[in-house]
Order: sequence, then structure tokens, then C-alpha cells
Amino acid sequence: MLGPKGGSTSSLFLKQRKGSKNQGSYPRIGAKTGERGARHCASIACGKGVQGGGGSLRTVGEALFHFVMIKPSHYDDDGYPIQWVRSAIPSNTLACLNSLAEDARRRNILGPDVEIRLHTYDETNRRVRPDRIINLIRKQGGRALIGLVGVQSNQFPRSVDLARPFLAAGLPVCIGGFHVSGCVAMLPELPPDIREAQALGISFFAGESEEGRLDEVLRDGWNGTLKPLYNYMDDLPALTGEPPPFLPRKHVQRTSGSLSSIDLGRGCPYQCSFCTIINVQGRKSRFRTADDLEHIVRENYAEGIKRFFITDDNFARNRDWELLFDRLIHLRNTEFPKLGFTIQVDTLCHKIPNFIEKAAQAGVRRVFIGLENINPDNLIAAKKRQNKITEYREMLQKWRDHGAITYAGYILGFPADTKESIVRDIEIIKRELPLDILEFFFLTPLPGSEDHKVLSQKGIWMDPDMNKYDLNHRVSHHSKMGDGEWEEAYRAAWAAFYTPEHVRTILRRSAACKLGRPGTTLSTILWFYLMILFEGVHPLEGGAFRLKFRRDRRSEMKIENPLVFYPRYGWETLTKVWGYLRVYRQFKGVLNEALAAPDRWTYSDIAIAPPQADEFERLSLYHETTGGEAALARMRRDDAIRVSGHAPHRAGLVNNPALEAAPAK
Ligand code: B12
Ligand code: SF4
Repeated sequence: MLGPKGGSTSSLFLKQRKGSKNQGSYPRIGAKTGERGARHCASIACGKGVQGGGGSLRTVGEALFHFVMIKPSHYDDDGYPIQWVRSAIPSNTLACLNSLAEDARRRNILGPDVEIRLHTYDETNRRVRPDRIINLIRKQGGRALIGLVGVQSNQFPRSVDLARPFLAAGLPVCIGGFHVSGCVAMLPELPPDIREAQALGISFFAGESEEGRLDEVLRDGWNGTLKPLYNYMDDLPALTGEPPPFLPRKHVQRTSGSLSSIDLGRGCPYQCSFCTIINVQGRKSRFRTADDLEHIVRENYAEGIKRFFITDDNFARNRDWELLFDRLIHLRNTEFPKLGFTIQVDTLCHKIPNFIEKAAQAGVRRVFIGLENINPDNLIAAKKRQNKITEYREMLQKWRDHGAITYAGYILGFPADTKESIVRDIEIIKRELPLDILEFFFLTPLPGSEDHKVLSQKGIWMDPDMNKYDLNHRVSHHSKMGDGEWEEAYRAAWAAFYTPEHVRTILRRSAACKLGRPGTTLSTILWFYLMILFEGVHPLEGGAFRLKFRRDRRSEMKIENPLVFYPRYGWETLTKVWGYLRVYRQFKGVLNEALAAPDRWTYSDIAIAPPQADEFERLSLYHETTGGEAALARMRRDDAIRVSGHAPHRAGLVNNPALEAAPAK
């Protein structure tokens, strides 16, 4: 079955499959002037995207359709959009939409006489000025559709603020992404924020826009018949043969520069209760082909991009992982030796024969691992039964032996957590698990997750301000910790992991490994720690050199006086630069020590020492955590069954129906 929920939970929503049941439409805007010959313009405000005339306008009456795609950011605590001179990674959603739109343009979906002109903006690395976009559309003429793309829950308030001036100018707006899809997938009715935005005249898209669905939206945008809601949640598209994501180099240049992102698959077989992905993208693996992958690599390589973040939430459960890795290995061995990849995997990936070995050969150098917690009781409460703490060490050591830098996500605020247990757990991790980067998140009932659905059903308080749903803010109450205590525990966790002493240990571990990259490990540590310490944003939304624009403040907040805004912005910037330099010098000193240590190559500690026969008896991981002893007992029971020959051949997969239903890898 394609589709996560068989239509059950969204049955109260308008069913508008394939756009056939149009529930009304929004007003049409008039066609004005146009210019023939389609173009992609990443900077509409500069007017450079106009073909064959460097900005000259055509006569009124020619058909022109602007599709403006904006990936919005979200507001910081002071109400300013979080944006940077350079953001970390180009947006994959923007790249997907851009490719689909480019394909629609090539196919002349609005007829041979209508030029489609594409404009892409990523607000995380440039200011978006609706007034300028509106002026340019007016100047160039034609009709337009404003698409706010990949809108997460935390970006929803910003998206609506961005939409307002366009609506006021008579330009239709459509919002798509996880907030809308997650709400449509899991809630019996649309939440108030989406309903209010609908009342403003904004159209919504739930689901994925491959298989010609974007065409429908573009046609409706052109005809002025945009629907209030496009609901494709019950019909997940296949990705085979769909245009692979691509963004022009100028976008990549506004990020760290040589890294791009691609999705090779969607869907995950597991059932974690805090996860939105399974309810939006389904539990069945859908994937792109090895030919698509090669195409993406070649196209990007031609633009100088050699490193990629593969955005699949769990690449280990991409049914075609091996074919995809094999193609990458071939490309690396023949034409592109410098290819490098970052992937996201689960904690059982090392059980898949050859997975880590082939990943390393394919150029995987960084791995995000959904560790989430080291207390089995917490993992069970979150339906994350597949995470077995008894496997963590083996899995992490294997990645390390294959030269990958490991990042683990760690969620704070599960039922068994207290401030004391969190601090205890971080110390256990530091001592016993060979992890390079640990990133913390508040347990957050994200719209689209089972947790959110359950809290909504029970009427339990959740912060109504979606802007805070960035996993870096507390948005619910905890059963044991007070609000302040939970927030303190979150800050304490970051501070406890990134002490100079522990950074020294991480770097010593890396420097002792023959495939280790201590310099790169340090720059990654600095990235994560500096964002938390000085920028107040989660590292996953970080960037280089924070931009703030006085007039772009959140609509509910007052525009500040320039005499207050600019001196404070200047002072903040100076103190941050000073702070950055201080920490950089300190940690660089630590790196130099690690590299020069006389015992560099013989250094060892509990975390990186090869598995010991008695480690299950000795390590705190199994005896001090909540549910650790029981997890150990389960492991021993499973081992005993396996030895007696009655167990499935893959240790980690026992008692896991979700995984049993998963692709047989
Ligand atoms: C990659 C990724 C990132 C990257 C983003 C950069 C990049 N390279 O793309 C990084 C690591 C930076 C990141 C950061 C964060 N992320 Co993130 N991220 C993802 C991930 C894994 C993939 C996104 C993606 O490319 N999906 C594939 C695209 C094609 O799907 P899509 O976005 O849904 O778009 C399709 C449809 O929605 C539709 N569509 C979308 N927009 C529009 C617009 C129109 C007009 C139309 C017609 C259709 C349409 O068509 C698209 C193609 O089918 C998703 C999970 C997931 N599986 O999607 C999480 C996810 C989107 N992230 C999430 C979160 C919470 C965050 C962070 C807040 C986490 C944090 N604490 O830092 C930050 C926010 C930073 C930011 N400014 O974006 C959540 C959002 C949940 C929610 N309800 O809001 C997700 C779903 C993961 C999760 N934990 O549940 N993320
Ligand atoms: S393993 Fe990751 S992607 Fe899969 S259900 Fe759990 S949290 Fe979601």
C-alpha cells in the first residue's frame, strides 16, 4: 500500500484528489504583459532573469506566468527572521520544486504561447522583499503564483506574514510542506492557524507534488482558479522517473559553497511516536533510481559541487541502498574520486550486511544517527523499540573504523527524564560511546506526529505559537520536570557535552584513528557549539554571519526605533565575533595538543576500546539507565534463542513488526 494511513485520519478533510473536487476558488488576477522564452531567475529583484533583453519589457498582451518559489525561514525570539550571509545547506525542497517547475515549463503545460518564468528564493540566506517582487511582476507584466515551499510548522507564522503583501497586491499564494501535510494527515480538522490563513485567501497543498500535481496548481494559478486545499495525502507518488532535485549554482554559492542536498528516497518503516515523516511520507520505501542519482551527480559536478547531503530520513531503509551505493562506488572509482556524502541512518544499520562497508566506499563521510536516548524505558515509551542500547557501541565503533564522523540526535524530555538523569546520561555517553557530535532537541509534539495527535485529542496544553516548534524551544509541559527545570536541563546538556575536556577526548579519539579527521571533527564541533552558545539557534538552522533587517520583524511585534535596533545589532555582532575567536583559539589549542601528543596513536579509552567480554557487566550504560537492566536481559534472551536456532537470523530485528514488514535488506 502506498500511503501512510489508508485515508482514515483525514476523512473529515475535504477530499480533492487530483484536483477534481474543487472546493471553490480564489479570484483571478489579470494577465498583463509578458516575455517569451522561459527563464529561471534566482534574483527577480535585479531583473537579470529576463531573457534576450536584459530586462526589457514586452508588449502588453503577451502571455507570461511567474512562479515565485520562496523557502521561508522562521523568527528568532526577538521576532527577526533567522537568516545568514551563508546558510549551511541549500534547501532540498526548493530544489525539488524548482526541478518539477522547470519540467512543467519545458513541457509547456500552460500551452505553447505562455512563457513560464521561475524565481527561487531561500530566505535563510537572503532577504525576501515582497514589495520588490510585486513591483517587478507589475513591471514585467503577466500573471503570477507565489509558492511558499517546504513550510515547516515553525515557519508557518513567517510564511503567513510573507503572504500578506502578495495577497494585498492581488497575487495568489499557495503554501506547501510539512506543517500543512502533517496537520491534514493526523488531525480531524484543520487547526486554527491554517483556517485563519485560509480565510486570508491562501491556498494550501498537502502531500507531494510529483506525478504532475504541481502542473495542476500551476494551471489553476494561471487560470485564477486556485483551490483552498489540494489534498494528496492518500496518494503518495512514486519517485522513479521524476525530475531529480536541482538548484542553480548561484543558490549553492549562498551556502557553505560546495555542498548540495538530494533526496534519494522517502518513507521509513518504523513507528516512532514523535516522528512526522511516517505520517506524511509513509512507511513504505519510495526511491529514485541509480540513473537519477548519476544524473544528479553529473549535473552538480559540472557546477563544481562534489559533496551531498542525502536527505532521506533513514537511508538504511531505502530499499535500493545497495544499488545506489554501487553506482556511487563506480563513479568514485572511475570519474569522480572526490565525491563525498552525508547520510541519515538508524541504529541497526550495522546489522545490514555490507551497509557500512559500501557506504564508506561510496564516500559517506558523515552520518546522522537517530540515537534519541540511552534509557530503554524512554525508547519504548516513544515506540522506538528498534533502538537497542546494547547495539550502540558496536554500531558507532564500526562507523568510526570506516572513517565517518558520527552525529547523534538526542531528545530530552521523555517520561523517565529528570534534570539529574539527563546530566547523568550525558556523562555516560561521554565516557562509553564513541560519538563525535551530540545534538540535543526538546521532545516536541510536531504537527504530523502521533504525539501531537494524542495531545490534541486529550486537550493537553501545547504552545499555540508554531514559531516555537523548532525543537529548540519547550512547547509542552513535562510530567516530572517543571517548565524551568526542563529548559535548564536542555541548556545543561549542551554545556555538559561540549566542555573543553570532552572536546579534547573527542579529538584524541579521532587523532588516534587511522581514518580519523580531527581537523574536520573540530570544525563541526565548533559549528554546533558556537550556534548554541552565541546565536541562540539550533545548529541545524545555523549559518555564517547573522543578518537582521529592522523592518522584517514579526507582524505582531513593533518595528524598533533605528536608534535602538542598529546599536544593539552592532554590539551583538561584535561580542559574537569576539566570543567566536575566544572559543576557536581555545579549541584549536586543544586540537594541536591532540595532534602533538606523544601517545597520539596509542591513545585509548572505554568508548573506543574494542568490545570486552565483560562489558555488559561493567558499563554504566546498561546498569545506571532506566530500563538498562531489562534491555540487557532481553538481549541475553534473544542471544540464547538464537544459539538454540529458533530466532530470526538478524539479531536486531526480533519483535519488530515494522521492520519485518520493511524491505528485506
Ligand atoms: C533535509 C531536512 C533538513 C535540512 C534542510 C536543508 C536541506 N538540505 O534541505 C536541515 C538539516 C537544515 C533541516 C533543519 C531543520 N529541520 Co528539517 N528536515 C529535512 C528533511 C529530512 C528532508 C526535507 C526534504 O527535502 N524533504 C523532501 C521534500 C521534497 O519534501 P517536502 O519538503 O515535504 O516537499 C514536498 C511537498 O511538501 C510539496 N510541497 C512543498 N512545498 C510546496 C509548495 C507548493 C506551492 C506546492 C504546490 C507543493 C509543495 O512538494 C514537495 C515535493 O513533493 C525533513 C523530513 C522529510 N522527510 O521531509 C526534515 C523536516 C522537514 N525538518 C524538520 C525540522 C523540525 C527541522 C528543524 C526545525 C530542526 C532543528 N531543530 O533544527 C530545522 C529547521 C531549519 C530550517 N531553517 O529549515 C521537521 C518539520 C516538522 C514540522 N511539522 O514542522 C521535518 C519534517 C523532520 C521531522 N523531525 O519531523 N532539515
Ligand atoms: S526511525 Fe527516524 S524516520 Fe523512522 S520513524 Fe523513527 S524517527 Fe521517524
